[in-house]
Amino acid sequence: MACYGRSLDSPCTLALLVGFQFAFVLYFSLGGFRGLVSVLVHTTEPEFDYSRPHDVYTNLSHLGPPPPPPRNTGTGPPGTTPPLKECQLPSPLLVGPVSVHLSAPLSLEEIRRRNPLVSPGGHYSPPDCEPRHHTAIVVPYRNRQTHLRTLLYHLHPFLQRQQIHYSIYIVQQWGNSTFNRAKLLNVGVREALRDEDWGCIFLHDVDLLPENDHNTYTCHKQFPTHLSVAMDKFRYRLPYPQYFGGVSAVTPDQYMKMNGFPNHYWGWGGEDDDIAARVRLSGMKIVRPPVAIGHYKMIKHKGDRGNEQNPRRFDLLKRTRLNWRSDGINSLTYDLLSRELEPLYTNLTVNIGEDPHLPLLKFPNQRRPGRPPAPKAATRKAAGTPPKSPDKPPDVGTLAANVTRPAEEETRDPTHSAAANQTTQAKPGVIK
Ligand code: UD2
Ligand code: MN
Repeated sequence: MACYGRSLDSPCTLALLVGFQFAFVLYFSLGGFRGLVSVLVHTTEPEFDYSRPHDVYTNLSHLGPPPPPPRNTGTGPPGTTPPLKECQLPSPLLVGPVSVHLSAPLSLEEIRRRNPLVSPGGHYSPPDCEPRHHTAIVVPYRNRQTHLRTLLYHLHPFLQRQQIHYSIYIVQQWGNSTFNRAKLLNVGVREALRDEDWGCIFLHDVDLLPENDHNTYTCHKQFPTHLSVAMDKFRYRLPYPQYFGGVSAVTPDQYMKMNGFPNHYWGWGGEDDDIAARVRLSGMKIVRPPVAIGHYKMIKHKGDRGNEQNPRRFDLLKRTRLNWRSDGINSLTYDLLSRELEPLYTNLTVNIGEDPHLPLLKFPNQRRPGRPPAPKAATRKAAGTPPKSPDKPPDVGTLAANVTRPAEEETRDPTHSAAANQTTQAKPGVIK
């Protein structure tokens, strides 16, 4: 008020200018908007020293069954073992950051030897306490043998330290048609729930390795969780706010509420954004662990043949709002070819059908057990897969007005026929 109406060279104006300059310098020296927010809003982010990770097998030698109770103590009928105490929260075995070994994974046999308490099917329950959490880990899979071994080597000790009851399900797409991650996840959820009444289901890429065991593989009671919030490939930041790819988790109730996942995303991309949109459309929201905890390393890889970018993903995403109630777990069809309890995982080999956008009968060597071989057909030459970066999806809300356009007649993408002959599957159930 005192400055009102005065000229530019007054001391008051000068003070204002100096003040602005000072604020400007402070803003940038704090690292812009993010820095300012973290100073003004006192965050309680935990801190971890990732420069000194522990070996991922640390503390596992402590695990084992409790000593047998002394005989005839008079505390119960003879021959009965007293119930186990509930596992402590948080698990006393946790160590924080763990190292990730990406080169030359051990053989499955060696990994099994390192995890003697894991039973067939990749099943584990803490031997010395009653677990509070029951989690199925579902991994969509085809032809990533080295990644699978790396994941199993890493995830088994990681989860055992969390003292949860878990099983690992590898859902292997049979055949050479275009890969369909979301549909495989639907199959995995349904098959896992046939086995046990899991309280939580993790949807886990085969090439992602958690770096901090405080990132517990458990579910939020109300809302779906996205866990891989800080990946090395995105310089340990969330690439965009709605991002839901990599590793996420739902309870069976949350999963049913959002009608599961879409079945029509053949090829790379879009399905994770569709799932994120379903969360919102079904009245839920995504919750996440703090960035300091949700650290993951992704094994570097090229795009797979048979999983080329899906050119229809943006069109599909525009229709999520219309389609999510009719396309999902309630419309899922598949043919389970085999279910095997391997020492470190349950292997589900599944025929999820053909990508409808591919010409039929183009896989000369594909054969289903018990069925005649497919007739011979010409194969086309594989084209390279373009490098992938996460898509920032169009906003489902704003695009909803746009969805009245009927589906265009899709032009055939010759790169999509590249899958022919690329996938070697000697027999279902054998992971090559
Ligand atoms: C990103 C997302 C992923 C998914 C995908 C788009 C991250 C860390 N992950 O992964 O969740 O949304 O984009 O579809 O951002 N797979 C096979 N065999 C194949 C092809 C895929 O096993 O031939 C499985 C495997 O579990 C893999 C996952 O599908 O981790 C995702 O495929 P990707 O790793 O090729 O795609 P990426 O890393 O871009
Ligand atoms: Mn990947």
